[in-house]
Formats: sequence, structure tokens, C-alpha cells
Amino acid sequence: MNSKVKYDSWSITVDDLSYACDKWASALFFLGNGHAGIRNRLPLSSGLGLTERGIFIEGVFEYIRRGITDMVNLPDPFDLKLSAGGTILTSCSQLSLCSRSLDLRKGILTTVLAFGGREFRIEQFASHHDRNIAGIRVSTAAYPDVSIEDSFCADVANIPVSDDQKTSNEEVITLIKDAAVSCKGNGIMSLSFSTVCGTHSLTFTKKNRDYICDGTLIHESLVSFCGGDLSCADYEEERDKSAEALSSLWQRRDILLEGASISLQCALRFNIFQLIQNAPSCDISIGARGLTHGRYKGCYFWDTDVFLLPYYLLADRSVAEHLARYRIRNLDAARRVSASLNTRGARYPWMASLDGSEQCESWDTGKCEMHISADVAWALSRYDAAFDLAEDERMAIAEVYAETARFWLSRFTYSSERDCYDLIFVKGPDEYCGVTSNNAYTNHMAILNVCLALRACDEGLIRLEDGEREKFSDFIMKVKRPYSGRLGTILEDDNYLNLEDVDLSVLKESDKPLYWTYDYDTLQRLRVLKQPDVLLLYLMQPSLFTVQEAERAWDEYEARCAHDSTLSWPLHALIAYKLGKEEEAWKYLRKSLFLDLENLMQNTHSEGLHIGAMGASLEAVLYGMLGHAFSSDEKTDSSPQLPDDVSHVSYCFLEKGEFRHRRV
Ligand code: IFM
Repeated sequence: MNSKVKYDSWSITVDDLSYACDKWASALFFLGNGHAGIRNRLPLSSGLGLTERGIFIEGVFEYIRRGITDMVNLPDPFDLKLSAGGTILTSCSQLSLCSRSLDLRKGILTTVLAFGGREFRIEQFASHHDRNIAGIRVSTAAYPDVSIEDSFCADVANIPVSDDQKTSNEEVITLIKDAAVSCKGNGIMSLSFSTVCGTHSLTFTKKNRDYICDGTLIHESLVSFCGGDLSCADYEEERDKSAEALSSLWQRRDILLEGASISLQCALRFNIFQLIQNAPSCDISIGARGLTHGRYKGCYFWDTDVFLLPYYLLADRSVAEHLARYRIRNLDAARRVSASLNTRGARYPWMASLDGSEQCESWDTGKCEMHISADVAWALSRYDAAFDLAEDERMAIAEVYAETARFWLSRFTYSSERDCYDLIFVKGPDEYCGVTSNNAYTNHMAILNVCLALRACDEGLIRLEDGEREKFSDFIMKVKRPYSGRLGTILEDDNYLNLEDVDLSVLKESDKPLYWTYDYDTLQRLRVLKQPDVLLLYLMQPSLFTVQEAERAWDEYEARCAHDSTLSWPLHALIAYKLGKEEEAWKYLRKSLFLDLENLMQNTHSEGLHIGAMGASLEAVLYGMLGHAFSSDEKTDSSPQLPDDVSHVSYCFLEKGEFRHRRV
């Protein structure tokens, strides 16, 4: 592989000057602990734009206009001013050396910079022991012409990214107000500030210590994101406690590929590491880019329910609980979304922030991509099946099933002529389908959702309204199930066969998404998919397909898929595993594991890390390669399908809430 990254089994290094200074490296070397996230730009004093720093805290959103929030780009607690040979470092062009290396086992980032004839070594961590703490240490030979200054920078702003992938926004919005620094003596100072509408008032405390040891000038700084008392805190102690906490987490999270190349093993660990770094610490969800970037205004999508939660079900019960409870706690908000659209029950928003309100501003996606409500119900059913939940939590989940079922009944249109329920004006997971009718994925997921409500009622977890049981049963029987005799499998939607048949290999010559070349109006008229749709349905509900139908679905839809969503490669890997297509699975899995590491979609620099795709890649490993059952339709786990160069895989996973070790 002709790579910008040097791989070791537990670390990645970028030491080519131009790559290490690239924005892609700021994303790649992101440090986080689920509570706080730091996009790792270089310390260019006054050379950084207002929006470049990228410090985020879980759940810290602020209004940018009526009803719409953005994840706040917070003040930078480590505003370094490095000078050497009479110059201050303000631009990458001054650097003669820049090497960055991330130790995945310890969560420590080391950057070595040279300019003005001097070399600086910077070490950073976001604590996995105390999630409110992060630290930085800068060291350099103690020549008289070097200095290290470190303060806060509250001169930051947001640049809200449009929901429309093709529209770039230049407008900067300041979301921080009343920033005030106070010095408390002994190197301790604090920065207090609020977000513009007063939604959050925060204090960052910081403790700096400068000293010379054996001819080396050392600057150490610790920050507490909650204004905690750092007077007795010591940099090395905090760093080591964090490394220890992370190392012990790895004992249960590592997936060891015996015999695999170093780069592959490292890429797998990098993906796992990001799911550790972005796992929330409270009942909150994970944004499509986690805490690594403000893309999609930091919002939570179905990515969490379908592509992240299943990973945590096998890896970390407390994170799975946070994700599930975020949805349960936002049932009322989902009721309000539904009422605002004149439907009944609860409709989960396509893009949600902390309070569960709809944040998607585009009509076709926000109003029509509604499968998320059934995805949430599906995810909660997987959560319920994975753990022995208390009765009151099961009842709360049952309420979600019933309310989302009510939404579906009111959103489908009953045709008395055909005695059938149709879903019109809908967008499926394949977002190139335009606004269509009877998207098979959505219809079948809605049926499953209503079945879950009925089952919960049978179990005595919820009481349905009078006559509702009959209505639900009628709905389940009569929902339109698109099928093509000609294709011999489930049909994506009512429109699919009307679309222009095109040769995808002519349209798409590289991994660059088609939407950069063709308008969505063109794409929605072509028989080209953005990401799996019917094939995803096969993953969620395999019993809807015979073996032959699943094979035909693969032949029809995989060949036409442009993989223009980063979720597409890992999902095709997982689906290929389920169909026993090891070679294809492996081809897709390799691509997805290296997606950000090699910037394969060429948007990691501008969008941050693709956390949803990373979750899906780990699903491909655990539920595909290692054979765990993804859906409740799969009665038993299937046998592992290891690539040729991997002799064994060792890992831990949760079964009925208990960790088990397995070597296959
Ligand atoms: O949820 C996805 C969607 O499926 C494709 N576009 C990007 C979204 C966020 O990752």
C-alpha cells in the first residue's frame, strides 16, 4: 500500500511534513474520551482560523437560529505559543520537521516539530481515567532563544455545515460569550464562559507548570473541563492513570488477528480506538462524526442505532445503555416531531441533537427519510434481547414500540380499492432513490416495528388502545411488500424499474462520490444506489428472503451500488459475509477499515472521522467474519470466515451481560 501512514501494531505515525500538516492529520490524530474531544491541529499561535481548533464536549449544543442547534466549537484550553530563534510559530511553512505519532494502547499523541533551528516535543492525552481532564506537555532543549507560552483561546467560532453535502457554507457564527480568565496563583487559572443563548455556562480550569530538568525546558499543563480543582493534580500521574485505564479497557476490546499484516491489525485497532474515544459517558448518543468534527451540526442519526449500538452490545454494556436510554428519554420529543407533522404517536427525527428535536433542514431527507423510527425500535429490541433488563426499562421500551407503531399507522395511506397500505413520499436508505413510494426497507421495518408493539402487548408490557390490536394486525397483513418477479427478489421501491438503466462503471471511475459530478435530480432518475437498501433489509430481517432471493438481491443491487455513503463499504462487507461471499467481504472490509486512515473518500480532512462507518466495520468483523448473529431472525451464530492470512482471532465479547473470551 502506498500510504501516508506508517503502521505499527499499536501506533500510527505520519512523518511526511506535508501530510502531517494537512487537515486530514488533525482529524486522524483526534483525541477524545467520549466526554471531550480535541481535533488535533498544530500549535500555530495566531495562525489558526476561528473555526479550526475543534474542541467539543458531549451534549454541548447551542441555537444558531430558531429551533436549530450546532455542536459548539469550544474555547481552546491549550493555546500554545512556541518561539525559537526569535520567531513565533504561526504557520506550517516555518516547519522543517513535523512528525505525529499516536499510541493507541495508551491514548498518547506525540508531535515533534522543528523550526527556527530548535526542536519541540509535544505530548497530549484526553484522560480515560477522569473524563474531565486533558493534558499537554511540551519539552525542548533549554536554549535561551526558546520559549513556551500557554493560555486559553476563546476567540473561536462555528461554521455550521449545511445538511446538503454539496453546499459549502462560509458563514461563521460565534457561540461563545462572556469569556473571562481569572488567575488563581500557583499556575492555576480558569476560563468561564457561556454559550450565546445561555444554554450552557462552563468553566475550564487549567494548571500550568514550567521547569528545567537536565537541560530540558518542560511545560506541563492540565485542564479540567468542569472547573475541577487541579491544585494537587500532577501531569505525569494523570497521564499514567489515563494510560492505565485505557490499557485495561483494551484487555476486553482488542481483537487480535493472528498472522495478519501489521497495517491490518493496526487499522482494526484504530477503528476500535475511535469507538472508545467517542463512546458517551451519559445517556446521550454519538454523532455521525462523533466528537471529531461539527459535520451535520454534530447530530445523531440512525447510524448510532443500527451501526454503533450492535457493536457496543458485544463490547460495552454501559455504552449500549447510554445509547438506548437516549432514545427512550427522547420519546416525548419524538411525539412532538410526529405531532408537528400531523401524524400520531412518535416519529424519531432524522437528525437529532441533545433534546431529540428534528434538526434536518432539507425537505426531502428530513420529512421523507423516516425509516429511523423503525430503526430505533429495532435497535431497542436488540438491546432488550442482549441483556436482562429490569421490568420498568422493558416497559419504557414497549412504549417506544407502541408510539412508533402508531406513527406508522397514521403515516401509511390505506387504499380501499386495493385493500392495501402504501407508504407514499418516502426516501429509503438509498438516498439516490429520490422521494418515492413503498420503499421496501422502510415498509418491512415498519411492519417489524408494529409486530414489536403487538408482542410487547402480549407480554403485558404495554396496554394498547381499544381496537388498536386489530388495526395493528390488519396493517401487518396488508402493507405493500414490493417484489419483482422479473428480478426474483424484493424490489427497492415502486419506482425502481422505471429508472434509467446505466452502466455504473462508466459513470464512476474512482471512489469520488457521484454527487460531486451529477446533480441529485439526475441521480434519482438513474438505477444507481448510494448505499445498500434491500441488501440492508436482508441483514436486518434475513427471514424475508430465500437463499436464492438473497443471492439475486446481491447480483442486482451490489452491482449498481456507487458506495457514495461511507456506510456502504462496511455494510457490503457484512452482507457478503452473511451470504458466504468471503472474497467480496474481505475486499469491502479492507476498504472500510482504511477509510479514514488513507482518506479514501477524500473528505476526512473536511468532515472528521466517520464514526458510523467505523461501527459498521466492527459489525462486519464481529457479526460477519466472526459469525455472531446480527438479527433476531438468525437463530444461531454461524461459523467464522477468516481471511487466508489470518490463522486465528482472539477477542472478548459480551454474552448475556458477561464477558467471554474466544479464540477461533
Ligand atoms: O445516516 C447517514 C446516511 O445514511 C447517509 N448520509 C450520511 C448520514 C450520516 O452519516
